[in-house]
Amino acid sequence: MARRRPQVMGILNVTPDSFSDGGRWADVDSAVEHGLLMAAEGVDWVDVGGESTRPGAVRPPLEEELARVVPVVERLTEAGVAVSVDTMRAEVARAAVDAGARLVNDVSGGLADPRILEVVAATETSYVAMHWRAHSDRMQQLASYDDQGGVVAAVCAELAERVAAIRSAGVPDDRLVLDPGLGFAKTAEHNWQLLRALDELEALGFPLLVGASRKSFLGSLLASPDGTPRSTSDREHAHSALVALLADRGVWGLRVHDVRATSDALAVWQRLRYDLPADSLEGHATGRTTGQEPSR
Ligand code: PMM
Repeated sequence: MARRRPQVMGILNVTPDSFSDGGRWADVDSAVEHGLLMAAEGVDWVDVGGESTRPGAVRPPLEEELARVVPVVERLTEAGVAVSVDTMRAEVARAAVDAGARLVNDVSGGLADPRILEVVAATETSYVAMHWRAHSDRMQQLASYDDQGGVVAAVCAELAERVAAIRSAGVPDDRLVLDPGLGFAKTAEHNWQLLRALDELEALGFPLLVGASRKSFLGSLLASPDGTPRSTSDREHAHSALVALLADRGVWGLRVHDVRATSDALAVWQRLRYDLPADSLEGHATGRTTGQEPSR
């Protein structure tokens, strides 16, 4: 087995309303500063997003999303940071790639705006296609998986349909990463079932990205005896355990809020698994973002 660590994708939500960091990096200067801090902490990609996808969120107008995302992508790219753009819109993907982004992270896998696939194909960027059923105002109504095989079979089948659409738009297989979409039209139980079934998702033939950081299934796991979920700011220890387990499982990437905590968990995993210090594995960030493509 190749000795490599997962790519760490640091979350930079330039939004007023994301579930755990909404409003914290809502202006260009503070967003850039936070992106640079994550780069210094060893992140491989900074994932810049201008639309909150929290359950119930209302979509920003296109112009608003462009104004949030593009200047931040531009300034981080100029500073040498590897940037991905978290968007469902073709226009935003195109503008972000023109500003220097090298990966398009589309939580809808091309369902929200199929023209995004043409942008990805034409610009030869890498592409993360996440499992998704509907926009945030409606997605939790669609969290039912009653057919045989339950959530795992349905997510695999629906992702396979996306792969077919992505291929026919001309995106080569070695640019594609799949993501089970934890929390998107999924209950906590669905998320755990998917995390237990990564083999089946991997059988689709693509590297996997997992975004579990601070999500509500960790809050409900750690709920107090009266049922109050653990707050978003206090889910990091549980997430670090998951980071080490997912690294051991060989996922391609982890989308995270706390880069330092993630790097620490990966250092423990590397030392134990390979008897190697933190800085010696392929993929290790050396204070500069590595931004490794899925094909590598
Ligand atoms: N989750 C969120 C946003 N973008 N992208 C991918 N590929 N996978 C995810 O799980 C994912 C995502 C929502 O979380 P946030 O509000 O913390 O960004």
